[in-house]
Amino acid sequence: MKHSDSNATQRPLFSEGALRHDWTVAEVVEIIETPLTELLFQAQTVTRANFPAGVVEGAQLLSIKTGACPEDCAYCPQSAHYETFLTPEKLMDAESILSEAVKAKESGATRFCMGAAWRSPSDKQVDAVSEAIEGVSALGLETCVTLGMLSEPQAQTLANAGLDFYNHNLDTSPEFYGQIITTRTYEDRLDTLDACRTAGLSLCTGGIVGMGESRRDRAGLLTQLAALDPHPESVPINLLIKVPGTPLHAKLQAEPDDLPGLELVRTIAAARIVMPGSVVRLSAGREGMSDELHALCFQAGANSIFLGDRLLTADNAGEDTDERLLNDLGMTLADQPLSHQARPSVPEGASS
Ligand code: SAM
Ligand code: DTB
Ligand code: SF4
Repeated sequence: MKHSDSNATQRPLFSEGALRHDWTVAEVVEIIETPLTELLFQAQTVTRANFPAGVVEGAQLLSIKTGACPEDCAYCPQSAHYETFLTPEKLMDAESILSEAVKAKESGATRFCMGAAWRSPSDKQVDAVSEAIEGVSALGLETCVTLGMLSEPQAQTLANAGLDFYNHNLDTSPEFYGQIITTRTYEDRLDTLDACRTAGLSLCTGGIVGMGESRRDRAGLLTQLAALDPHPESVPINLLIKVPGTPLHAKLQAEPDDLPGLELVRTIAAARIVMPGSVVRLSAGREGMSDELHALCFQAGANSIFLGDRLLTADNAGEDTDERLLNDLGMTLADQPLSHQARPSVPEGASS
């Protein structure tokens, strides 16, 4: 066990007053490795400077086209390359999507995210989704869709329909990426994010932890995300859900490598610190997570969760569980999307 070093001087975690896009992987590793109570203090200070305290945004997911995806993402139950429990379903019509959005709003969600298992949609599919976006937007919900790779005109069509966010994850570091997906490159993903930015959409992009990647890979992902200028307005951090039939389920059954809860907390804190004004979403993998781990993730700066008992195809914590959780933690659901309230700033005195 180590003794404290009272003469140790702490290096600043970040330069005061400036949003940075030039983080190095080594710096982000250093942030992740900061003594935990200090890391949580820094992350919570940044959170308070940018967002209301004690509040978490509620989002609802809906899979609008399920399964039979030609991509080979090793974590995903929707890939046609793997045999999972899923029954593929074709694109839902706009009316059915809208009725799910109405239910989501009634349960307290302020954001509605629609996901389709496509490699890249056709223009006709983009038009069909645009009709749904117009309806969901008219309900006063923030809208997000994730449809795979997009061209710039397609991104523009979605923006014209009133879409707020496009979700397209980088998933992991450039170095680890090839072990997870072979049918789409890292560069392809960055190109889609670029097309969305050009169309004036806000970006929702993050990744997955717990796939057997290293701490350096987690830092590498955050470094890539923070290099985007402006920072993505929304950063989902998913904890891998090991779905039977997927390659990652098989690999992690053979060589168990569960991510310690505190490593998830450290990753979230580092995301908060390097992207102070972004909504950081504690996304997939909350089912079965303890109250204590949830509390630490919120302390680390996570300020959005998916509500309801279903994500896209996998189970989620569920309404009753979340209501009790937030009650016990003394937290409330935000009454409007947090991206409306963000004031990206780095607080004076949060380093040192
Ligand atoms: N097909 C689109 C795409 O990938 O571009 C959108 C849908 S895809 C399901 C959205 C994201 O969900 C993925 O990028 C991944 O980060 C996350 N995801 C999928 N399966 C997951 C799993 N088993 N555990 C955790 N996150 C997962
Ligand atoms: C994101 O990063 N996480 C959400 C959302 N974007 C679309 C999806 C999580 C999916 C979890 C597995 C499933 O439900 O199939
Ligand atoms: Fe397809 Fe998206 Fe799943 Fe990859 S993550 S297999 S692109 S649905």
